[in-house]
Amino acid sequence: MDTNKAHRKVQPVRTARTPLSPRKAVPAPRDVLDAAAEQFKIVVADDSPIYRKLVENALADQDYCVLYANNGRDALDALAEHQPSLVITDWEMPDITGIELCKKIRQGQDAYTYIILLTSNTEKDQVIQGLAAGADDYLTKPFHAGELLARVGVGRRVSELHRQIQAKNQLLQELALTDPLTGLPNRRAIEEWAKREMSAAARHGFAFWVAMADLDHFKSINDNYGHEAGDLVLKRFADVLRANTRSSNMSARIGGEEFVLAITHVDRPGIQIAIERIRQRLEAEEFTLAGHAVRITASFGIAGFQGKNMPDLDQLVRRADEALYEAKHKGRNRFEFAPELS
Ligand code: GH3
Ligand code: MG
Ligand code: MG
Ligand code: MG
Repeated sequence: MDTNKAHRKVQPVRTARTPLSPRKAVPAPRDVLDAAAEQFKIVVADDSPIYRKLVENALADQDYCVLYANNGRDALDALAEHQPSLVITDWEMPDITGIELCKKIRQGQDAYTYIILLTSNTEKDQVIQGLAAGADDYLTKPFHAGELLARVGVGRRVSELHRQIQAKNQLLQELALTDPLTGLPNRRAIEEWAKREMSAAARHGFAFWVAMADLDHFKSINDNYGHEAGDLVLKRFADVLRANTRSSNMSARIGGEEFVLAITHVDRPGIQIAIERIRQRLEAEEFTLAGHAVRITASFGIAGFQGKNMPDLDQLVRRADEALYEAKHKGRNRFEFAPELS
């Protein structure tokens, strides 16, 4: 065996509940690590083979996926690759100290990594220095196996709470940007996105378009077939928009039966084709509402800009709205462009 290589690499070690040998000194295959994705991942960084072994023994028989690093650099590599929930690190290592490792972990991380410093440094001011550098807990060598296990258990509780909070925050953020009826981005989402995209359009010189869409005679759908039928129509129109929105564009429901499409990187004939396709798709949809076959159409108003003179988003939307009014006035089920700005 190439021992040299095995020593340089981080060594994933499976724990006793798995059919794999926990002693294997070669990296586990990719799929093994994937299978362990739901497991609690721990990176142990220590240049002493004896202490690595002692930690391994302490964590044996637990349902943890433990990866061993012989130095600080390998620990950083393992962190980047595996995003462990917990790190147990030695203080003195030949390349990066445990303190430096703590500081690096605390710089710009997404998920919280719980850090236990495991060191022969017993002085109180060193304990303070370790905690100040970002460690969550501090344990001195020689350690008690049961105590290490208990402290890892504390780390697991804290780390799981962090992950739950993070997942909930992400969900809240998504909900705040999503229209609950259709699942499309809402007004706030498209405003945020469009403002960023407009700046990029002005900087790089690509075209930026806003199309306002409004369902035709929608009030009569509600009046004739009920509000639920109206909601179903809104959802189906949202499906049409979604199916015709590329990754560089965005469609949003900004209120009642009004939708905004923000479309980039196409010229005037291009936007015309894109909007005409959506208009035709909706017109071709067959709705059965309260047992009646019903056709629904929409009208569109389009405004855009290209070049360094970036308008306000509000201004662009207002112009698109005026063009929409024009489309309604000219008989509906059609699109109109706002007059070009001179
Ligand atoms: P026009 O062709 O001129 O746009 O006529 P319209 O009837 O579509 O226009 P109007 O603005 O008078 O009506 C919009 C209707 O949209 C009124 C309201 O009842 C309905 N609406 C707004 N939000 C919702 C919703 O969330 N669900 C349902 N079912 N209807 C909604
Ligand atoms: Mg050491
Ligand atoms: Mg309307
Ligand atoms: Mg309408």
